[in-house]
Amino acid sequence: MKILFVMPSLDNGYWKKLGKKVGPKSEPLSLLYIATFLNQSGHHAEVVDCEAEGISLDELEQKIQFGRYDAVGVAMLTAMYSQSVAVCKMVKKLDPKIKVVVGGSHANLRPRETAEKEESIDVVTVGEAEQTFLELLEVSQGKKELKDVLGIAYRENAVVVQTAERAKVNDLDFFPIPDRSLIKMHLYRPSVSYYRRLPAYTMITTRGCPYRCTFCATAKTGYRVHSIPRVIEEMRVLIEDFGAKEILIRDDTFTLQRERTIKLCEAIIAAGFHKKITWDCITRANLVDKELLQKMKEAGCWGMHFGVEGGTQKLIDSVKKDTTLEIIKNAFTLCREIGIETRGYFMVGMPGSTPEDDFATIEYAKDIDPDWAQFTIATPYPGTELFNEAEQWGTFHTDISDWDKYLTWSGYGDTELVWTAHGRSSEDVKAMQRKAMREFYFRPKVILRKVTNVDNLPILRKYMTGALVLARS
Ligand code: B12
Ligand code: SF4
Repeated sequence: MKILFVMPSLDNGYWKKLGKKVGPKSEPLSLLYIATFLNQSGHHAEVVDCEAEGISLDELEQKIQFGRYDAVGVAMLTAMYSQSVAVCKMVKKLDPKIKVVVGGSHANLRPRETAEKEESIDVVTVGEAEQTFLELLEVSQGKKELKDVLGIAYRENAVVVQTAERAKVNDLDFFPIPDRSLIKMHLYRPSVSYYRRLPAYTMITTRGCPYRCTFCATAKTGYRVHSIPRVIEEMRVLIEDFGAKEILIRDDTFTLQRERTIKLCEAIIAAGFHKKITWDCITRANLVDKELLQKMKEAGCWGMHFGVEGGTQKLIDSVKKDTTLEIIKNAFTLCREIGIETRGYFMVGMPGSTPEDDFATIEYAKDIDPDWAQFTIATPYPGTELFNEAEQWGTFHTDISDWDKYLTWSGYGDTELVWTAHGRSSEDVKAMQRKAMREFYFRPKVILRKVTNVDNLPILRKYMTGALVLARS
């Protein structure tokens, strides 16, 4: 059967406001995983990325009209809800016979509501959708009944049916390497401060995270890994077939299994990739130590991203981060000693926070002094513990299900915040985000460090763009 997977435009105003030059264009790995799996099972799946390819809804309509697809799969993160629904409506209006399926973080977290509200959607998938989508195609071919497909929600006679959860696939290697020839790879580049060299492409080596942070959409999801030979093979594809000079490893907690990480680094060195690429990864501060970081650096790791969240123990505990300020500081110090750049993720307006707490977060950020700091606005995303307890910790200012407003960079936009902690106003928290970014970056020490770090023209250009964006804000 012929299927088109669509990544709708991510543009909900924020990047437009900051300037397209700094925004990320990141390969739609989730869609590639499913499309590749279907193609290997004898179907014909294509992927279109409206954001990266700059495709409007009208142009997408034309593509679907001429493409004669049997099914269209549409990605749905919370903050792209309206864009996803607009695509679904367009497809159904064009040809009601085309099966419309949505999936992704928001669909996983609000399946019943999504199936109930949006008549243009035939099926909502819940969880990993490779096998689920294959079975949905079998339903279309008359080989299976919808009610027997695990991990979906759909309407039947105006009543929403949700089938039992689909068990997660333990051996991640069961899923083939995402076929990147399905997308226009030359269009992808990370946000300005997220790379050292281009082309820089994304991959994942694990799925899930066992930790319990209350604000996180992937908290307490089973942790599974790709085998080391498989990771090496995918890196080889990125290097040899697509000319990658850098790889962004976007696992939630890359170093969770210390021994695996060391073995992977050794395999990268044995393959000689440490001489061909640099790479970065995301992990937790309590999951690194000196020996591990040294091995990672040797294998080409140039950057580590750590979620810090808040600058007082009270704030960190309020979101169940399960670590301490000392452990976090130690991780940043070790990285600097070893020569790995760091990025700290902080939040303002956290549950239980006062403006003074946010000032303390800004001071703590300056104290641990990552090379890059990101201050987002604490937002209770659906499906998270924080969302379930949001009214205990604060107040919603918009309709709770106005999903497009669930943005974490609203300090730079015109919209009111969807939620603020008790005692905080939208304006106060938005101003705090801008203050935090300015105070962190416009310090002589930081400017000097950035300037002395410049070893080529593109890096200088990207720093200048970032500085202009901050100054304009
Ligand atoms: C890379 C990434 C991005 C990239 C690219 C996204 C892209 N083009 O795919 C960029 C940088 C653009 C991005 C942006 C944002 N992101 Co993001 N991102 C990720 C990240 C790290 C990896 C996603 C990934 O590829 N996973 C690997 C694949 C294999 O897993 P998967 O996505 O779950 O896909 C499986 C299923 O969900 C399902 N599925 C997924 N999509 C679809 C589509 C269809 C049609 C079907 C049937 C099934 C299906 O099947 C897939 C295969 O099994 C995740 C964290 C994570 N661990 O997933 C966060 C994550 C998805 N992002 C998140 C957030 C909050 C954001 C931002 C709001 C951040 C911000 N501050 O602005 C923006 C949203 C932009 C917008 N307007 O919507 C949240 C989502 C929360 C939510 N409820 O939506 C996550 C889960 C992080 C977290 N832990 O909270 N993100
Ligand atoms: S924030 Fe990071 S450590 Fe916490 S649950 Fe999410 S992915 Fe895991």
